Amino acid sequence: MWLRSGEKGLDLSVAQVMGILNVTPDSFSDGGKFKQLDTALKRALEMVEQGATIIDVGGESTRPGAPDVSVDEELARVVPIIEKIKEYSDCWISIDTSKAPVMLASVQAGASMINDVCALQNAGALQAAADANVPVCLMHMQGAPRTMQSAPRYANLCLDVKTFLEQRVEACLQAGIKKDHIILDLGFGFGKTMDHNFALLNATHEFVALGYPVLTGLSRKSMFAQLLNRPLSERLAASLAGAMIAVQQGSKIIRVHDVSATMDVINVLNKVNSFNK
Ligand code: 7PM
Repeated sequence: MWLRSGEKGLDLSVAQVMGILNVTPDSFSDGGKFKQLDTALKRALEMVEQGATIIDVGGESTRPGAPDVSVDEELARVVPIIEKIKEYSDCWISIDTSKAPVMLASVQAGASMINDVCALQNAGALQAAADANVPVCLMHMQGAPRTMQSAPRYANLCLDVKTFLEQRVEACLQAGIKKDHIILDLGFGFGKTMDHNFALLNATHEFVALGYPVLTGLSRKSMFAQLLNRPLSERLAASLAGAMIAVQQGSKIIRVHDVSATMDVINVLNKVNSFNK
């Protein structure tokens, strides 16, 4: 199974690692525009060196309560780093945005895929993704970032998430997005209690069975803090356990901060699985 974007293919017969690259001002201590670009580039190349085949560039914080970012501001953050990474690496670049103009400009600048936590529900996003003609990740979120974590409820967790994703797939196909460009994501932490998150992780195989590649984003998330009482800096082991479960259930793209350690998990699993005839 391959994911294709223009001339470039990604081999999904094995799980791939997507490295997270935040280019929001709070993610870099100031030091001027050039310094920030250089720091981000070094981080991206380091993750590629460690085995990431996709770099997820995000200029709009999805953190609950984060300030809204204008299109111009987001473009100013993401386009220069996409161009810079392209100069030094042929890795896939994913653009983490919900804004149609940012999707289009980023793909023009060299991004190979779109990662939209709003699943292309914002104005113009479906059309932009269809026009861009690259793979798109559709993520489930209940509510909006600002309010999603206040007492999320589901009538039937897995069915609700599945129904939402199937409806977004339908909207994508209607808009002219190719079936083999669609990636699904359960949206861990987005309008879900700790138990919702762990129950969904346990049901990953049901989403894999829908027939689209599944992307999993668990890295350092608060579901582990709630379970284990760990600060951000001490969630690696739990994140790796989560990555292992997701990959064992058939998830093909793992979105993480800690690329090297996650590659170890995937390589161990691949070695073990190589003995299955
Ligand atoms: C605060 C809250 C800061 C949440 C950062 C986050 C995903 C994503 C994010 C995911 C896809 C984080 C999240 N999470 N995109 N973007 N899937 N496709 O922890 O799970 O990285 S932002």
